[in-house]
Amino acid sequence: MNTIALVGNPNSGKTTLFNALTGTNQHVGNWPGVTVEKKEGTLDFNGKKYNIVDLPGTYSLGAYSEDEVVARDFIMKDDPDIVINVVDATNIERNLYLTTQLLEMGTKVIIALNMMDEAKEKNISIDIKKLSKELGVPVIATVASKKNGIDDLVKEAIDFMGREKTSQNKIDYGKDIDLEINRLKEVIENANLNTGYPSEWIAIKLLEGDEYISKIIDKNILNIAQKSSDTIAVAAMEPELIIVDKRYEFIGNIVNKAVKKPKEEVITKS
Ligand code: GDP
Ligand code: K
Ligand code: MG
Repeated sequence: MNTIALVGNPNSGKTTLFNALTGTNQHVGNWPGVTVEKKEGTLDFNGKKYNIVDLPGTYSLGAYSEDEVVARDFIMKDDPDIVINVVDATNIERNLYLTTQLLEMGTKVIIALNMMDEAKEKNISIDIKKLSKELGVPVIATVASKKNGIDDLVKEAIDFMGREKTSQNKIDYGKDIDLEINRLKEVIENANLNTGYPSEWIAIKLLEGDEYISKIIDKNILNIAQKSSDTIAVAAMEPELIIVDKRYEFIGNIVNKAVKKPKEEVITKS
């Protein structure tokens, strides 16, 4: 059975979408080793069944909570056939932060741009084609609470499963960081670590000082990563700060092109 995983910020409408997809066909358990709730269900579509997994709601995919580690481990190690990233259209900048990290992971991802009713009410207009083009991933508008857009979303998700990944856009971290990412990536590849994580992703995480990855990685590589970090810090600033900045810069450029929010109203008296 193919697996579809749902990821998104808390309150983006993930569980509402999960319920719309699975109906009463669901069960709740726990992720092994942690107290985080695991929700799975079955979607019936065109005579086929699909396994749907509702991952814990997170703002990021770092190592700051069990929720984040559960979500990113599932995506990279259990390797779902497709990830649906639920994005709250009324809070798009903040929600896209998680999206940038899915792109970094090289995940096959499609966006459910949810809460489109509330966005409309708030006069936020989103050019979906442009958003999709700028991110390099399919974007489907949904109102999960009214079951709007769900069919289109499912069709796109299933269709995408059978297609090659399109050219997802990459975050440009600048040359100081890129140089060290590439160096580290090579060292990691040559070490044949068998971590289940992509080497480039590990390289980024090491430069970010990810505690979880630092614990499972070879001491030699950690030392090399520390030198890379120091080199970057001397040339520019702490790599962790640059990487976060660059993610927001990437988001800012996209939002500028694809999202129009109402200007603050100016009251004029005649
Ligand atoms: P989760 O934390 O991501 O699982 O979010 P929930 O599914 O629990 O949804 C949070 C709240 O938003 C609930 O009150 C839902 O009924 C509501 N909600 C979900 N989707 C939509 C939507 O598309 N439009 C509106 N207006 N509300 C929604
Ligand atoms: K709401
Ligand atoms: Mg939920």
